[in-house]
Amino acid sequence: MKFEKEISSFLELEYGKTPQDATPTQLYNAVSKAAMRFLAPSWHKQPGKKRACYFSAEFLVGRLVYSNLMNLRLLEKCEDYLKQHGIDPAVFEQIEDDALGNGGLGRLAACFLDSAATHNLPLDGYGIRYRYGLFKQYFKDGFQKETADDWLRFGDPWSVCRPQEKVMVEFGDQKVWAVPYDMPVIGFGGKTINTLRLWEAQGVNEFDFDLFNKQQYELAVKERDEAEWISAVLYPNDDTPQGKRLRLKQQYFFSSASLQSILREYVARHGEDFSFFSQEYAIQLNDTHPTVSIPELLRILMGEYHLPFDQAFTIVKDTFAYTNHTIMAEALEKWDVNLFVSVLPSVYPYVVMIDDSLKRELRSCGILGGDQEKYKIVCTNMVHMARMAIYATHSTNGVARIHTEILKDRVLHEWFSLYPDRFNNKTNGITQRRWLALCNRPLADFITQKIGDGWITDLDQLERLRPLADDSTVLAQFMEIKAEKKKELCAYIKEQEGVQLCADFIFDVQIKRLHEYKRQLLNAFCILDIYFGLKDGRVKDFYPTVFLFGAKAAPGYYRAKGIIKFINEIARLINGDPKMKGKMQVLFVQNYNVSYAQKLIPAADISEQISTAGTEASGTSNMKFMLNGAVTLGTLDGANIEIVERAGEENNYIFGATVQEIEEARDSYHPKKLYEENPRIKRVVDTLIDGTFSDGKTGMFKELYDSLLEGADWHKADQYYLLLDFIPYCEQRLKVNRDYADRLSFTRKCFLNTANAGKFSSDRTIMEYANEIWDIG
Ligand code: B1H
Repeated sequence: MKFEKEISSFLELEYGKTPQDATPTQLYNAVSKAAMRFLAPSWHKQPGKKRACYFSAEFLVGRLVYSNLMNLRLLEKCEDYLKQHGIDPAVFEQIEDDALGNGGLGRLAACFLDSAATHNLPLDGYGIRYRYGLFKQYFKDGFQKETADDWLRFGDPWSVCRPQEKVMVEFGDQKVWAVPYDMPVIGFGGKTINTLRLWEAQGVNEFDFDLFNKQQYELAVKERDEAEWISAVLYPNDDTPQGKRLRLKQQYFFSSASLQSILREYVARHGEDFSFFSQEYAIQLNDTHPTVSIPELLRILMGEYHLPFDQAFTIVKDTFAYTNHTIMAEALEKWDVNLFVSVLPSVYPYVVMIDDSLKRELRSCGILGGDQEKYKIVCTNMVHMARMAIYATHSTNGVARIHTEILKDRVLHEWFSLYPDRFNNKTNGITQRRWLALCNRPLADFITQKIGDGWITDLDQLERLRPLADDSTVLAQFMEIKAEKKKELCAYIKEQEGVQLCADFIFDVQIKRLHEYKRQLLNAFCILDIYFGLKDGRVKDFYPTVFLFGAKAAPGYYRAKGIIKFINEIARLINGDPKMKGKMQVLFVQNYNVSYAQKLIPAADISEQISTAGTEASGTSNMKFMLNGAVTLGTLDGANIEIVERAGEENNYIFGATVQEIEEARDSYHPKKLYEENPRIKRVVDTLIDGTFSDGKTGMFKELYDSLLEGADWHKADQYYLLLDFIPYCEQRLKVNRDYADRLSFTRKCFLNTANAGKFSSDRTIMEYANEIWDIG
């Protein structure tokens, strides 16, 4: 049946509706289901080919309907269909994102799936089907509030439940079913369709009839409720894992279920001869969250199939590879041994076996006694997951060049000395399908007009734009597209936030999770400094600017919430000051997510990437901004380094201490001295305590003030060097502002960022994984 017919017939059958009187949710389900029918014949695994499996606690896929239709080449058909029935094709913007991830790590997983399917690489994702994704955020009196993300209320037409493929997962105190929901991962052009398999936890018995008959209703459903808890909510901490029992259960739940389903497939082909296993499967561990898969595979091979340790461990090592995403000490996962044993009593012995094997290997390398401490997997009553992930795999990679170097030189230096060949870099990337073709159609069309549409699957072709960088008509068109996207964003923000922004201002944007190391507070201080400078005449000829923020703070991250409140207070002061009219506006948008990013990024002139050098492993929004023609105002951190290496330092704005300079400053750093000696620093920092702003008597602002000048029990003063980088940042920001006034030469910089963004396609990244780690190229 024709796609359009399929939509109408679904509406009629399921809802008894015509397109005109269907609700957006009904239309969404009908369109999606029609597309599912359309793709079904191509959704199968190519036999006899090695497959890679991406194990990840998070897949931040965002809104699927438009991207899936685009990749199936059905988007225009769908839009025509809607228009014919008098419906705005933007109707699906009411459908919320699938937000089954926190930030960069989960979004990277989603980009990888898109890239692999597009390039016909057999890569499947395995994770958790959280009942509630990342919380929704709104502001009340400038404070962040959270509500549950009930994403399934729109239905889930892109998943197929496969109850016949459920598996049992056993904990020390509980047994549950893991039921798979498969989502098609549609490559561009629709030829290859891979699978994202997400597991839902269900009770083994619906309810206990005996208890029910004894009228003990609550007890009767207790077992089921406790099972469902496991896949109920995504932990909302980006970068700081919580050592909680339920979190460990989640990790084991999807690790064990995924391995069981892979082994079931394998055994159906080869019986119990596991000698081909690592030739047929590669498993990538997305950070340490799925690392319990390592002892679990060992347990299955040894405990259930009776392989000897050495043979089983070789299979494990050859199969698994590990990606590290952060060097922040607090993010390196450790589990209390007692907790681990009580949740996973049958897995723990295999952790000990791995640790014993490690000790034998250390001994054979001449590492003895106390020198073994820093390697031990079980150490001071903790299970160190990163150590296990490095020791029991054949590959450990970082996510940007500098990040990998820091891992090798510092954080994991002892491991690098032992296994130098295991370490490798895979600089992150982003999919240009979502982050250009879909989110910025005017720019996509413009590029296609100039160089053809090959860039959609081969982003290096953007290089062919370079010769056009000196053509002023081309630049004028480029500028016009940015202006158009700014207007669109203003209309959207007016609707969402009730704030009217000026579309002809500079758009300066910082969007990412809220974290001290990302330094949104530094951005805020700098805005205040410009504000004061404008008021006292120190800052002249300032090109009017909109300063935009978008960020969620982990609900338990008190300081991050204080920073949100502070920025909202700054926005209130500045936006309410009549003298600032026509000069600057500040806005913190609510509920920043993937779909919001798709609107903000194409409208940005300036991409704020200002983390303390050495703290942001890579960053990926930096790449999205670059691709959409914004200049980077940033530090030499993460992938920023590779971005300016490609696009040219002269086309970007780099400032601040380098990793080495931070290192050298560390011991003698005295933020209070900077504060006392520099009146500009003092003035902005003092706004935290001098009554300029109110934190509603929470003490939040005073706590921020102390964190900068006094430190706390667990860290020294200003641990992220805001005051060190403050003046260089302000100066560079004013320089971008001055440069912007020369519209043509500034647009040239933006244009050259787009033209040089080829390297940052996740197509490149995924091919490196495929060739250099998985051997599926
Ligand atoms: C990144 C995380 C992360 N690094 C723990 N680490 C989490 C750690 O729920 N948890 O416990 C969740 C997330 N996320 C990010 O990964 C880095 O900060 C970015 O710099 C990087 O671009 C991204 C993808 O590699």
